[in-house]
Amino acid sequence: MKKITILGSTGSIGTQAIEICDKHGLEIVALAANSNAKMLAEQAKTHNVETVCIYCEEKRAELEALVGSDVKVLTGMDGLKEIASMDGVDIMLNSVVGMVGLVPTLTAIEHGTDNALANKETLVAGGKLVINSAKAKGVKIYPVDSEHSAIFQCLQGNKKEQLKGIILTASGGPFYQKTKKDLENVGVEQALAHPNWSMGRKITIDSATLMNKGLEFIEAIWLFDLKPEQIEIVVQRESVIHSAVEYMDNSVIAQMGVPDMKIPIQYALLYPDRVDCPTKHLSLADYGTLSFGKPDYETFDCLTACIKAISIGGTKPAIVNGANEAAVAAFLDGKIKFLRIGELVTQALENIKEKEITSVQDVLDADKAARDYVRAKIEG
Ligand code: MN3
Repeated sequence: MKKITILGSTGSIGTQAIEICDKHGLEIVALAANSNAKMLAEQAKTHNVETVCIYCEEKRAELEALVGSDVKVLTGMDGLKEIASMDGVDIMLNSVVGMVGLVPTLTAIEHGTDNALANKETLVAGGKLVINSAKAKGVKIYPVDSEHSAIFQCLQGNKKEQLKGIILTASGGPFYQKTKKDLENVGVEQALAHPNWSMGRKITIDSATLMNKGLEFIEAIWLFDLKPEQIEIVVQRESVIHSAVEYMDNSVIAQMGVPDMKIPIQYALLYPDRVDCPTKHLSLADYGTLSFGKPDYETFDCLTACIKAISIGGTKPAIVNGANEAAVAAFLDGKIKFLRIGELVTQALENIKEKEITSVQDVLDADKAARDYVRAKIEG
């Protein structure tokens, strides 16, 4: 029986992963969540999990009372690291939100544990460290993000050195074909209304600004060892084609399916097996048409900032990511308008100097500098 640990178990990816584990008999040995003690305790009870971690320290007492004394309760980053370095674990699913995922991923790699990675910020900010240490340790990183899973699936059975490039698809989000003028006064509720995917709040805002596609652009570069010019972003409105790869012979191979994260989650957890998955069958005839378009790089300046950041390299991707995390939090709190997110990300990119990444500290410093910059701009 495959043993798994799940960081971010109460989120959208985490809960669907538990469903996959139940269906295919994976044994869950530890769970971690940010702050939802009630749901985490429920998950631990129904799955006889002996170790749980709640990231928010203030929730420790509540969680301890809910799970009882037989369950080991951890908190904070130390707790996540302890789970990431548990022995005898086949795979760790990292589906936490944001940069907080970086250190646990690196810890699991150091420990020789394979990763199913749903936490894209980890690769965006610390891609060089993650990929280098995974190579050095012979640890596998299985992408969970639907686009990267699609690319990973399309690479199976072909020669990586004969790859010409990839087509990274984007739904376009709730504001496709809108202009900056249209977006001046959009509120949180409108930005949270994604047409195809049901996800957490942070990633849904990122999908509305297209920051999400920018983060995925950077993520793809690290996962598949690509150059920026090898990636074409194409809007695929229905989210049926999850991405595609193009080989030297101009043959394009795409991966399709209904927009349901259980497919990529299951592929990452059960690779290379393809077995029954609790999702709908894809009927192309029911769709009738699939529509394509180009992204609007001017309106969606977060996307442009990400592409610039990875082209410059060093800590620039960590800077745009950190700035975005702070700006999105401020938007969700009602402190800034929607378009201000892109402005702040772009300003942070332009005004904070990058450096080479030689250690985790370099990444954490760049992240903090970007958050401080954004907070100062908002408050000042
Ligand atoms: Mn995605």
